Amino acid sequence: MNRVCEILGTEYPIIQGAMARIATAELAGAVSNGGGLGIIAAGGAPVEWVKEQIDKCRAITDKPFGVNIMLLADNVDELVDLLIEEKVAVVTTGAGNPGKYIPRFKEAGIKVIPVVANVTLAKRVQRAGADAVVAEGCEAGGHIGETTTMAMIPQMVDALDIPVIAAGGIADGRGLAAAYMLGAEGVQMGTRFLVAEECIVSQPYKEMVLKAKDSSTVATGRFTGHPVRVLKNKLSRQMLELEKTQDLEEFERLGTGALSRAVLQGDVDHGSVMSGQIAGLVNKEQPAAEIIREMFEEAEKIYDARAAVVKER
Ligand code: TUI
Repeated sequence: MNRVCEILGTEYPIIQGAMARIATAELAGAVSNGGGLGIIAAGGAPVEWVKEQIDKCRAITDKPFGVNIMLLADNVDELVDLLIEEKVAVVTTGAGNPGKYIPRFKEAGIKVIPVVANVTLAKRVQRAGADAVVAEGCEAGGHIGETTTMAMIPQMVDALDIPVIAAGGIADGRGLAAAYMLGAEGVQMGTRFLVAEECIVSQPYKEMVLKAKDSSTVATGRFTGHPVRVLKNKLSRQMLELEKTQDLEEFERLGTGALSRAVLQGDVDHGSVMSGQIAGLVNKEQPAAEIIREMFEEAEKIYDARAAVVKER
């Protein structure tokens, strides 16, 4: 139990990463039932779909869960209205500055935890009233910033008063313990939850994560201003080729529908298989609750072992 558990209303200070099209009520409900905070990723989905997912998640769990708003989506204002009306426990945001929405969430008693990739934005959202931040290093999957988790977390912790939740490159008890050592008070994890039994992503997508090694991911689209980390495949090679000509139109054409191709249709050659660099460590499909329990048990063992070494000296 710590500040993050208090904010989230959870047993463990762990948030499931919002993965567009992947993080549905099934996964979010399972994570919340396992003592973490499940997140429904609104992504670019219609408001009606998000409402259905909230209802579905409430049927799966009576524990708190959250919804993520991807700030590049064109229906953000409508989504904000929905989340306030539904009084979801927690809102996380990605791919932008949620500052102007924070006061309305606070008034509705909703906790706001922006996912940020640099200290400048983190300070801004703290000033705007955020309850905590998820500081996401560029080891993460999906849309990323420039700084690694290792370098970012202690700088965030020094710059902020609100709790810092570490993300990017964390998939087991060692990563969790390391995040604590850097001053984080919780973690957000996406890649390991991709292969949770309750995760609805296509089986070929899961297999690709399970088979990945340390060097299997690449960041595409740096020239667009929105770099995205994915597992290497035919599509990522085509996209990297386009970096040479910087053909934005062709890049966008390639990207259209690419996530659904991988997530729903299981086309992991021509689809966008977003994943973090830690995929090489993820080798087993398991229930979400088991993943959470295992991670915290492992982290505790590490603390005990280290404490014993210190005492012997
Ligand atoms: O947002 C994420 N991860 C995401 S969003 C996403 S959907 C998407 N697909 C293609 C292109 C763009 C988005 C898939 N994964 N993580 C949090 C995050 N936020 N990472 C990076 C940022 C970020 C980057 C620049 C936030 C703000 C920003 O600039 C705004 C500012 O004011 O600094």
